[in-house]
Amino acid sequence: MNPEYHPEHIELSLQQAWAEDGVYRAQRDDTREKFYCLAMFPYPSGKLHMGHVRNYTIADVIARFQRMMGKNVLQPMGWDAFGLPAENAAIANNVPPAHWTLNNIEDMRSQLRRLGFAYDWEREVTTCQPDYYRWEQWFFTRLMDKGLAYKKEAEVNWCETDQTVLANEQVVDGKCWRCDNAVERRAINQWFIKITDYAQQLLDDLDSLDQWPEQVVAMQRNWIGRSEGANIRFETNTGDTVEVYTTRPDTLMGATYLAIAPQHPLALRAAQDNPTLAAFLDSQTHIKVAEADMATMEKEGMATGLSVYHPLTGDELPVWVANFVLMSYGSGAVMSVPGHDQRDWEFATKYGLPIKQVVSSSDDTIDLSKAAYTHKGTLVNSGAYDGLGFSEACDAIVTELSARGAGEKTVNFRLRDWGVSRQRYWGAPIPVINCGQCGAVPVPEQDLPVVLPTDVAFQGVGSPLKEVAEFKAVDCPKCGASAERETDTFDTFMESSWYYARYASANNDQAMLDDDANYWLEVDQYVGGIEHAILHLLYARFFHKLLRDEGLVNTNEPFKRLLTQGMVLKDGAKMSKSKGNTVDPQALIDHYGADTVRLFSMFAAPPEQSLEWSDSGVEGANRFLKRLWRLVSEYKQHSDGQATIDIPTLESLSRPQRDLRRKTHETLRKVADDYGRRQTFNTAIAAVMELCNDIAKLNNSDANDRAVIAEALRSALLMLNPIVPHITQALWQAMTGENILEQAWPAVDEQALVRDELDIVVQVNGKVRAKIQVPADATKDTIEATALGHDNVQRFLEGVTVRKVIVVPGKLVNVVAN
Ligand code: OVB
Repeated sequence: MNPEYHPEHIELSLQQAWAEDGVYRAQRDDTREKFYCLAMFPYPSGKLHMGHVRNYTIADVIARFQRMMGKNVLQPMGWDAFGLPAENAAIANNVPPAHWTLNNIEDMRSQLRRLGFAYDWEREVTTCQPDYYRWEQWFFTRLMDKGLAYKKEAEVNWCETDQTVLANEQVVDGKCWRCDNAVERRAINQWFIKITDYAQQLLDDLDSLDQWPEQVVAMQRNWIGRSEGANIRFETNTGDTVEVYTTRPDTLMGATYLAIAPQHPLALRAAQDNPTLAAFLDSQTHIKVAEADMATMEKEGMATGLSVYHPLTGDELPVWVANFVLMSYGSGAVMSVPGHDQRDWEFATKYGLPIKQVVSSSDDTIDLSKAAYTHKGTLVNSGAYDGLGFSEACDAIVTELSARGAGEKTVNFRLRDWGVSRQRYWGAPIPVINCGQCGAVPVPEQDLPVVLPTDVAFQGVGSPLKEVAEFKAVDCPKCGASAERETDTFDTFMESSWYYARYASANNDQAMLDDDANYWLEVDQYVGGIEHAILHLLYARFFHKLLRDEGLVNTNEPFKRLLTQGMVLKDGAKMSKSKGNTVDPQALIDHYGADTVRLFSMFAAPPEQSLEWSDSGVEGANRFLKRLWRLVSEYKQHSDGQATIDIPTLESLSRPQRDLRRKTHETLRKVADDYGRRQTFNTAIAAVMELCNDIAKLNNSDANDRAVIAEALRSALLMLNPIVPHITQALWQAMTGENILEQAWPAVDEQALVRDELDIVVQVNGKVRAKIQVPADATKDTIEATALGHDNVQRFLEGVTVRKVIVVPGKLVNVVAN
């Protein structure tokens, strides 16, 4: 073998051989346990960045390790190919989105191959191709039939820059999650999917996700936001009824006014003969405030002149229009309890509305002139309910309301239905025909897919689809009258909500999914960025339940175990082109080879933590691989070409030989645990590096040395194979003449782990003064005698008297002397 490590010589030829032999092709095999390992598929945005490299290396290590553990592994890859960036690039570079996207896919696919990831490329899915999105369209028409997809006019978040609607979840601090510009509100006709029908299930099933990070489960729980409370109805002085939802029915006796949204029908009616109010409502409907800013913005309001009667006391309470009440949330009306709700308090303080205390506390001092008291406590000023605690008060008040027909206990969710339409070109067409007679008609199955025209003239930011007459003109499938095709497209989260399932049946052109999906699902390991903790994961969980209820899968959840990786940073900051602090993985691959890049990515930090970029870290990773190469090459020079090893019996081994064997097997055990249970790949690498140090320390002078060195080296190669598959395959080939991909994870030899001598620390007055080796079965007396006899211990005992010797067997001896 070549005594020097030249990654470019080995990596490309191995990658070619892997591809030719189809070694990572996955097939059903009912005799073996399956393992489905998946990393979040990329947006084909140009080239791979370090975040991708890290993500795909983590998943690849897990997949390769599970393969060595004997599992039947599926690891697929594909492209989340629709979305805004392609449109933006189209505008900037005057290249059609499809062209730009497919080019990027070509480039990124070859980069993934160059990194040596063990993918089954025969299952590649590309979401912008009709053979993929046709099934999404078909499934949507099924949801329409079931009433789970519906259209409604709704106020939405509008990004003026991207000319599109954003889901609430895509608005971060009032700004567009992609372009960071301020978001406005607008009313538009939208398609929604009823995720709220599944809110309780999505919440309940979180309990089954015991292999998800707790933090992600908590984020999902908060997002769903289940609360228990009451619906309460107030009669108005004009004979209407207004319903409100509250989580604090215990504070009902403290309600001093009712607040309604500017779009509330009562407000609109009151404005008809009140021009000042009409002007105020008008000013509010055009105001550009994102939902996220509602809590913190300046409160504005106006009295409507209407009043309602308190359902228990009959007192007359004024009705105000308030800008912080959203029509799209709940009923668009809230009962205001300024004594015990901070938002209501701010509004009441600003407009001089009464503030009434109805909850007291024994330990807190309450000063309602400073702020609302929002904790739970004992009721006061509440008539018959005085003295009751939170739950008794809620129960008693709700019971009374029910008796009067004025309310009942209810459960409420923060989760809203998922708005899936986008006024964009580069997305899957929504398979609907809008007919003047029949309304929104689903495209019949035999007419699917509705293919997105790719030869469009692409100019402004708006969707060119809306201008393509041939696309729009269509006859109604129901009545035959001429109608118009829907030109909105789906949110790209639609495609990413079911791709994991499609990989299992990727080549079926007759059905969305088939029996193979039930063989491979659920995904045993999912790996991706923490930025997808809420939206993508919730939508995919939801979609999985929709697929289940359509009879397409037989599991409840899509992802059994989840690993959320941390960010890749440089100089403590997120890498970004605008900051100019990026590192191009391709340059590193060209310079050091794929294995060095993979090793660095895995060694620099545990996967869930952020990874700080370091040039010296990359150098260090490369140095280690050169060293590994040298170790094997030196071993080869001494091994007389012998390919097999016979491990000599324990008795015939010297102490250093036994120590190396023990180290080998301890490392095997630790690394399997690091890969499998702990998923700390950095500590696994550190352990193998230590083993390599020990290998180098052993003299290679007799046959026994060679045998234990061979065992240690082979183990090191097997352990490193998931991380650095090329160099380890080449070295394994050189050492054994065999293919490492056919090797199983080595069994730990329990015999080799047995220690016949133990290391014991000797302290004098609490300070470590020596380390001694004693036989594993030594008595306390023997240990004490050996400790006291040690030269250095003797030195510290000169001129003092030993008062006490404490022996902790197997660990330490402490000598107390003065
Ligand atoms: C990368 C993960 C991501 C996902 C595909 C990113 C982790 C965060 C980014 C950025 C730019 C850099 C350098 C480093 O979470 N198609 C969707 C998607 O997210 C997934 C589906 C399932 C919804 C960086 C970083 C620069 C996966 F580009 F030059 F600026 N992160 N860490 N570092 N696609 O393509 O350099 O965005 O798991 O891999 O990511 S994706």
